[in-house]
Amino acid sequence: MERLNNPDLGLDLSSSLLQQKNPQIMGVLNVTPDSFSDGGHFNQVDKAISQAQSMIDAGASIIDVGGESTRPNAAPVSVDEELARVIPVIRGIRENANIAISVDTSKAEVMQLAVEAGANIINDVYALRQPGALEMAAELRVPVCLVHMQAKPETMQNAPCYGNVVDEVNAFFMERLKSCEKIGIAVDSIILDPGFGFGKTLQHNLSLLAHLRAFKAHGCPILVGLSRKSMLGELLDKKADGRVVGSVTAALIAVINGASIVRVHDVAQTSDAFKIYNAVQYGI
Ligand code: 7PJ
Repeated sequence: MERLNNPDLGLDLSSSLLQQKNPQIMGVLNVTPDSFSDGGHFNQVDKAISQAQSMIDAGASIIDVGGESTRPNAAPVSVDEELARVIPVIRGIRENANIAISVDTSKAEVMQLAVEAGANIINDVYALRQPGALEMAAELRVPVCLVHMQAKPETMQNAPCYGNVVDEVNAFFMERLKSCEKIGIAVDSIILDPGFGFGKTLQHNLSLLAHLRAFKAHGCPILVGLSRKSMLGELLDKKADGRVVGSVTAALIAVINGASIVRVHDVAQTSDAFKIYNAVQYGI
């Protein structure tokens, strides 16, 4: 398949990004109707594009564009609806900026059209287990983030259960890596994510964060999404907008424990924390 709009971007940009030693910031850009409070569609697209630019200015090196809410109990979204939400935004960001763009989707068709519109990373909370997704990712030849999830978003928080959560997530990664290898997805284009909050209790999430380094055995970069999640709300007894310091703290702990990429809402604050970390770790 030809990459139509961005022949000079794609794999080069996103795979060099995977080799960075400094922690990278992925800024969350939700393009679901509930994430915008005002009127018309064009207005929403413009707003999303300028929000992406603000996150780039604040230190994000990846923008994660998502049109399907994967929160617990979220209603499924049709392919057409998801495409209508994400494609204009991806195209708009790509026109303005030479930046890595990931598309947060599980649907093969959305992956294909998103990459054609300028996305160069697939971020899939189903880890390429939905129909056609594995084959599509192999064909598109862009890096893929495989996320661990127990059950499905509709039911995942109904009594999640593990023997040893770290071992079970690792076994899942092993199985998914095998499927990827079999179909021809290069291991050096895979990012692994233990999926905080995706079918996990607070204790499961804390164990995963404490033992993140165990996932480095596969040789892939580790991505984590902890930003504003309910595990932080449980610890702090605060609503989403009061979880900024908790989110930055969790992101920094993740990096110290081996994460290479953090998916965050509060890019500027996370970037400040990482500047301190980088100075201590690598010098100024
Ligand atoms: C994650 C994600 C995550 C990756 C969401 C939310 C829920 N993608 N998409 N990792 N979470 N890779 O942001 O609260 O943890 S949506």
